[in-house]
Formats: sequence, structure tokens, C-alpha cells
Amino acid sequence: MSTLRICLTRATNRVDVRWNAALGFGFLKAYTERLMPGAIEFLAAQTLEEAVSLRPDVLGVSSTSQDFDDATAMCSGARRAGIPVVVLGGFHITAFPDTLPVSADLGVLGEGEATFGEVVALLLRTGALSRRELAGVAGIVYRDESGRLRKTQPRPVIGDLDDIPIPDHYFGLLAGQQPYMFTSRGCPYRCSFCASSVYWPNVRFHSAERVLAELESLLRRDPRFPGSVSGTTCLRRTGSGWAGSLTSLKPKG
Ligand code: B12
Ligand code: SF4
Repeated sequence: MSTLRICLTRATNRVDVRWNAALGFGFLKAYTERLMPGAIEFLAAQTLEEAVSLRPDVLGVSSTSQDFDDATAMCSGARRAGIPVVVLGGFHITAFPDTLPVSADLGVLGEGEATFGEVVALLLRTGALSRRELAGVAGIVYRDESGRLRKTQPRPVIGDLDDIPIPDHYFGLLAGQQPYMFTSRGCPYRCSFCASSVYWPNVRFHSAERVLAELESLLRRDPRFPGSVSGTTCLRRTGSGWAGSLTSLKPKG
């Protein structure tokens, strides 16, 4: 197979807020490109129509619970339009893998980088997603030959967050949207209304060095860095070392 065209899109209903692009896509892009340099072209789309017009080989749809009807409609539309592979990911399919629509080939459950990377490698190697091969990919849900849903063994999260390359913060960003960055994944608390602590099995932190490198890369791109830094538990945990390093960071013009 020549360059694989992967389009990523987020199902969004009319009442959702749209302040930021999905940073998860920037992570998936950076990780997969490092794994298979030069083999993939990543595309971003806001709507199904836009995605179809880009004629991708793979459509990846991210969805929260309240957007899942829209995500399902996107998967069926992609199928009707002849997009060969449709992959779902994100919060809803992870919490409810048995809701995988028949129009999706598979759902990536939880943290996406390693699992999606393996699926893409499989596609590049074999040109298709055979049920037999999918059975060996940890962290997915798919349908077997008889149409029964199969959930493969859970994939452990990546142990050291620094092993994940700096994401493409600007991937899929629309005019007026601001980039943001994360210093950690997961949350130590368990608020009953929140999906975060259910989705991420533990709390992991980037090292201070990595956060500084990521900030520096953002400042190189735009010395004003108009965006936000999330994951403040990290700042609290590592205390003054952090504060010292951060105050010594100067925008480079
Ligand atoms: C930043 C943020 C936003 C931003 C950016 C949105 C976004 N989708 O990225 C803004 C402010 C715009 C936003 C809006 C909303 N948000 Co919000 N948001 C977050 C927050 C704090 C971080 C998301 C993030 O960037 N994580 C970091 C990246 C690395 O993770 P990720 O995006 O989940 O992606 C990874 C995996 O999930 C997976 N993955 C995800 N999608 C896909 C797709 C494919 C194809 C594959 C293979 C893998 C994959 O791979 C990625 C890499 O590992 C989370 C809470 C949290 N801490 O996770 C809530 C959260 C996702 N938001 C939530 C909600 C409810 C909303 C809104 C509906 C709020 C509203 N009322 O409008 C809207 C929905 C907008 C939308 N359609 O997505 C809920 C979702 C709950 C649920 N079960 O559905 C969360 C979990 C908050 C919560 N505490 O409950 N949000
Ligand atoms: S992310 Fe915020 S709301 Fe969610 S469990 Fe942690 S402290 Fe509670």
C-alpha cells in the first residue's frame, strides 16, 4: 500500500462547546508518524462531508457519550461513501464497547496511541483488517465473522508518559482556536459526575523536562503562546523545582 491517508474527526452536536480542537488527535498523529515515518498522511475534518471529500483510506471518529448518535451517523455515512476503514475512539465507546455500530470496523478502547499505531501498522502490512489479525490487537472491540462483538484483552496504558512524543498542537485547529497542552493524564480524585477518573486508570505525569521542552516548542511556533496548560496536579506534586524551571523559561524571539 502507498501512503495511507488517515482522516480524524470529532462528532460534535449543536450544543457542545467548541473552544479547542481535540488534542488527542495531535497525540495520535505524532505517535503514529514516529512509528511509521513517511507512511501516513494525516488529515483533519470538521464534518462527514469534509471527511468524505478528502477521500481517506481510514476515518477515525472521536466521540463523547452525548455525541454518540452523531458519531454513529458519521460511521454509516462514511461506509455509504465507500471509506474503506472506519475506527471509533474516545470516551463513549470505551465505556460502552457493546454499542459499536455495525458501520464501524472497530473501536479503540481508552488511551489510543499504542493501539491505533498497531492497527495502522497492520493495515500498512496487510492492506486490510482481517478478523484473525484483529483478535490479536489488545484494547479494541470488533465484530467477528458471525457478527458477534469481541473485546480483546485490555491494553495497559503507556508506563512513562514521556515516551509519547510531543503532540502536533496545531493539528485540526480552526482559525480563532487556541492550542493547549497537557502535563499529565488521569486524576487522583473520583468525582461521581466525571468520566476522567473512570477513563484513565491511574495518574501519570510528564517530567518537568518534557513539559519545558513542549512549552518551548509552542513558544518557538508562537512566542505569545495564547493557549492553556492543563494538568495542574503535576505542578502541585513536584513543587518548587517546577516553579524554578518555569520561571527560568523565556520566550525565544
Ligand atoms: C480539553 C477538554 C475539552 C476541550 C477539547 C475537547 C476535546 N474533545 O478534546 C473542550 C473545551 C472543547 C471540551 C468540550 C467538551 N467537553 Co471536554 N474535556 C476536555 C478534557 C479536560 C481533556 C481532553 C483531552 O484533551 N485529553 C487529552 C487527550 C490525550 O485525550 P483524549 O482527547 O481523550 O484522546 C485520547 C484517547 O481518548 C483516544 N481517543 C480519543 N478519540 C479517539 C478517536 C480515535 C479514532 C482513536 C483511535 C483514539 C481516540 O486516543 C487519544 C490519545 O490517547 C476532558 C477530561 C479529561 N481529563 O480527559 C474533558 C471531557 C472529554 N469533556 C467532556 C465533555 C462532557 C465535554 C462537552 C460535551 C462539554 C459541553 N457541555 O459542551 C464538550 C464536548 C465537545 C466534543 N464534542 O468533544 C467529558 C466527556 C464525558 C463523556 N463520557 O462523554 C470529559 C471526560 C470531562 C468530564 N469530566 O466528564 N472539552
Ligand atoms: S478531573 Fe476534576 S471533576 Fe474529574 S475526578 Fe478529577 S477533580 Fe473531579
